[in-house]
Amino acid sequence: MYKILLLYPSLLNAASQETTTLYTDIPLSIVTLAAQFHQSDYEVDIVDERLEEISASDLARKLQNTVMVGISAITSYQIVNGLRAIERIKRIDNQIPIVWGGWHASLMPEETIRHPLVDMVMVGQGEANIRKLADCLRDHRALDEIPNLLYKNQDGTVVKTTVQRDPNFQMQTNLIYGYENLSMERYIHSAWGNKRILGYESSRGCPYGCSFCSISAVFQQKWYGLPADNVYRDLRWLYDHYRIDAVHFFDNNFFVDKARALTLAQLLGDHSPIRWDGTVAIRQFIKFTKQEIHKLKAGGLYRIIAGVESGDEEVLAKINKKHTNEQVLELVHRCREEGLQPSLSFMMGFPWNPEQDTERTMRLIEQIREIHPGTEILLFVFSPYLGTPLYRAAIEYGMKFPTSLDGWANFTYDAIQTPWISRGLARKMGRYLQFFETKVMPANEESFFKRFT
Ligand code: B12
Ligand code: SF4
Repeated sequence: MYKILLLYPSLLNAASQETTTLYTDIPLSIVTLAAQFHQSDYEVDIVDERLEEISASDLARKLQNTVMVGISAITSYQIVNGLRAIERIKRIDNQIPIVWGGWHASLMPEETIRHPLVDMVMVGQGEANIRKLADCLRDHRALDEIPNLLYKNQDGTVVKTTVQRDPNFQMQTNLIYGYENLSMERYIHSAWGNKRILGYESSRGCPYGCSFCSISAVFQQKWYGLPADNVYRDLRWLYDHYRIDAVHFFDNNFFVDKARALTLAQLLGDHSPIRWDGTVAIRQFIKFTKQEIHKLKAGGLYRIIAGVESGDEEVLAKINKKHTNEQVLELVHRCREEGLQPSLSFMMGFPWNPEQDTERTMRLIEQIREIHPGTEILLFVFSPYLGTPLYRAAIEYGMKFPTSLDGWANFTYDAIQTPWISRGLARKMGRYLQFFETKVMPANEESFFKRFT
């Protein structure tokens, strides 16, 4: 048996001595990769650093017979923690190839491979090529036929293979096999009135083009979904194996194919034992008929998640959001009437007249709360994400970004770093964040989820 070690680094900022991890949903990136080794001559070991510390002796044991270590990181402290993990691995065995993947590496591949600790970078959707890479490494074959790979030759020169922008990408139908590699109880929570809710991904991408969003930038406004019967089969499997009572879809836009959602609801039956929620764009939801909403509800839908972003319609136009405040309020009204819980997210601090934008956003939130006091409000500070049109705009507005992986390791999107926010506004925004508790992190995960129970 050959071994693959997949590591999901901690999201904590160790330098500021943060000690509690809040986000501990299932690490779908590496679960998806693990599923590609189902029924093979590989044994996959997953280390989720958010939930476990691994001793040097355990690490050394895990590394025996290992053909490859994979590290998954989004732009966050996962980078610095991932680099630290590589240092530990290389101290034990510096011959094991280490491949770095995930959002940050996919958006900044050249910068990432330049780091002395990174041997290889796999760009994009890893499930397409991870198995081929492992086979080549196991058999000591050349890597140049594996697409979307950057690697270092023995003399340290970087080779970049053909870049395929996943024109024929399809979601794999084997995701749940990856769940078998985990201690699942750690990822089952109680929240939003559910006792045992678990994460799952039924689609990827989004056809819309919001200018702050990495999803539309990376997936080029394409959407890929698993068929309804496949999703149904998996949910039943999760229900039978882990006694879940709800699923949280980590999809970017669950409702792109409305017929698929309706078929899933129908398959789950009129008294679905599994409740579920889904992301939706406001302009999509307001087109749903009463009858369709009833069918979705009967089949388990209880909550919808939508990005409002701003209450300033001038800003909405600039970020290409394509909805109006009136439509937002209509959505809230309909959710109240139909007994659905809306979960709405907002951002403050876009570069255009941020004082006015923040004020208008607060006004809209007040109106929403009057209509439906149970609406969940998630408030964030705008941060320009890599690869998006607003990232380029932010540079024009004077924002400076890191230029190396080490630099990114100390950069976090969840802090106010944008130069157009005055101190006064930053203080005001801080108070709003505190009020809506988006940034006041409770002492532990249990109390975090209790907020939604
Ligand atoms: C879930 C999630 C989170 C979770 C983390 C994951 C978890 N399970 O706990 C939490 C809540 C922590 C989170 C937080 C944040 N997130 Co987030 N999150 C997501 C989300 C919605 C889904 C991720 C996911 O599971 N996808 C499904 C898996 C299968 O896809 P994947 O992760 O992309 O993995 C694939 C490839 O990337 C690749 N791959 C990944 N890892 C590896 C490793 C190897 C070795 C290989 C070969 C390939 C590979 O292969 C995988 C399979 O195809 C994504 C959007 C998205 N669709 O991905 C945003 C996303 C990743 N988040 C994003 C951001 C910006 C954030 C925040 C910074 C937001 C904020 N302002 O606070 C914070 C960071 C907080 C912090 N403290 O640092 C951005 C990332 C942009 C970037 N440049 O990194 C995304 C893309 C959303 C967006 N709006 O653009 N997030
Ligand atoms: S609707 Fe959501 S996922 Fe789609 S582009 Fe806009 S922000 Fe991104």
